[in-house]
Amino acid sequence: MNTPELSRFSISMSSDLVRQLDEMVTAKGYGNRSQAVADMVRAQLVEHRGQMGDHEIAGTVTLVYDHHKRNIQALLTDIQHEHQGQILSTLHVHLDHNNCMEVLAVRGPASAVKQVADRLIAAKGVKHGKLTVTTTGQEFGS
Ligand code: NI
Repeated sequence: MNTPELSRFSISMSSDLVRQLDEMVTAKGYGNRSQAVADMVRAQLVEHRGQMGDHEIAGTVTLVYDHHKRNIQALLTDIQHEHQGQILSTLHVHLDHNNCMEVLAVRGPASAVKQVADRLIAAKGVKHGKLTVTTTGQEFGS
């Protein structure tokens, strides 16, 4: 594993904000402020790049639905087959007698991933759906 080159720069912010940052650094168990700020920067970069249509992203789509609703499972399966290029894997959990949760691992250009997520979440019968975007990991090195 190669060690990334570090750059040092100073940030000015209010003392109150620094105090709250330090409280969070301690509460979350970071070794220092720099680690916490680097995580925040990476999180913002993931979110920013998730808005860029051709940028390669990974993520999960979580869906909750009542499997007794007419045609819902056939509809969700049809959509998944039409977007098999973006769907890597699917996990199905029977939450209770009526409700199912599906978690789909997705990857591809941001626009294509969002399109399949939107179609699944908007499908009639889905009670709640959410796309969580993450990085493919390649852009942040080691
Ligand atoms: Ni089920």
